[in-house]
Amino acid sequence: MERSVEQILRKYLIMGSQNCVGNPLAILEAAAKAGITAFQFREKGAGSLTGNAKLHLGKQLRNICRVYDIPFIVNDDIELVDPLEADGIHVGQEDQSVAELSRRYPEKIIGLSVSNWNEVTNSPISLVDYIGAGPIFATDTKTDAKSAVGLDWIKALREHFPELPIVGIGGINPGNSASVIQAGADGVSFISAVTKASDIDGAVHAL
Ligand code: TZP
Ligand code: MG
Repeated sequence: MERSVEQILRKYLIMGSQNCVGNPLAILEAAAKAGITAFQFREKGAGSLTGNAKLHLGKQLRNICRVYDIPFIVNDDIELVDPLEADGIHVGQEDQSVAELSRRYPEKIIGLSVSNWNEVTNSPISLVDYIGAGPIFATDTKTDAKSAVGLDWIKALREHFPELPIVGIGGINPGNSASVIQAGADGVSFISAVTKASDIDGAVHAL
């Protein structure tokens, strides 16, 4: 049966090699076995790979997603969409325009990050398949992240867009994940809750 975007968003792991102390392939495989519902390749920031090394890692991660039947979404890097045969692309406010992406990739999942009403008002929300809302809680993972917006941001978006698939991001862990869903999100996305977990299986189950 075809999965809905809401189902895909439920447990959405985001990761690049810069987020991993151990082997990214082993981390993704453990998370896949444990039941993540989507994966975003976000190879970006201090310590990240570039060029061929980035492409090579992306291909290996992509293959794991195929084996476990998990949608593979690339962050920002539009030039990786075709070589990695991505199922979708996630962009921020300063990235590739959503209008352009949806023209070029009408069949792919398109996600957009929104942190405040100004960004919502200036975005073609009707062209995206989901929005990433956050940072909900404080995070050390993204050094240039905006300040935490809290659960009220999810509640406000849900009130305004009753049907739009929404995933929370930023500082989400097994202890606060339920509150994000409770506030109206369809799912949670997370980096360190899995990449820094001593027990990945336990973390994914609890998220
Ligand atoms: N965008 C907003 S917060 C964030 C991104 C990519 C980082 C989320 O990482 P963590 O470790 O789940 O807080
Ligand atoms: Mg971006």
